[in-house]
Amino acid sequence: MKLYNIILLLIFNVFISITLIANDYKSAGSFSNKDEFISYVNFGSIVNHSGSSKYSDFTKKIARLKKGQKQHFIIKLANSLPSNKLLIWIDWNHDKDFDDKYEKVFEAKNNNKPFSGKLNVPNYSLLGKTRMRIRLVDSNFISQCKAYGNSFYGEVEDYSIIIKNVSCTSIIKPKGNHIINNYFVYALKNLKYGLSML
Ligand SMILES: [Ca+2]
Ligand SMILES: [Ca+2]
Repeated sequence: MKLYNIILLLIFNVFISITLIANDYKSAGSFSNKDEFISYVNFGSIVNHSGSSKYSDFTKKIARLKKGQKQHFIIKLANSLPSNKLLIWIDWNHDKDFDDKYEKVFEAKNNNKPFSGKLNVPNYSLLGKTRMRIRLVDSNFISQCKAYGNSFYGEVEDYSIIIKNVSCTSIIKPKGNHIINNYFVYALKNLKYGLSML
């Protein structure tokens, strides 16, 4: 093979590698999964019992949410310790990271009860499928309480979320003509008014 072709092949391989890296989330996991781990996750339509693992790809399990929705969650641990901490991130802007403002949506230390609360789906979140990452760590290691990399103890589980817009399907018939500048103004159940061009 000519030197020119070899260089082209190398450039192509580098390009493919960079593309693959850019198209996936940075990895996370733990070095030891023998002790504490995430045993149960309930978030919307996700109901998942699981065992111990350093990292689990549960992205085929999907919660379907709407913008503005407040969704309750329950997460249980097994063999937990007082020093355990649970963190949750959601990639609201779908850019394959959890670094943007407000993408860390939950952080709490273990109090020997299931973790629970409500997560708000912000109106600025993008529509479609995105990633939720749940991480259990030992809070004694502060530098490991982040979305990426390996921790000494704990577990990481990734899930998917599909974000939809607020439904506007229930249109109420207008009582009279409401035509403003070539727009037909109609009443909606969830919103005050909608517009359509004549
Ligand atoms: Ca698990
Ligand atoms: Ca992001």
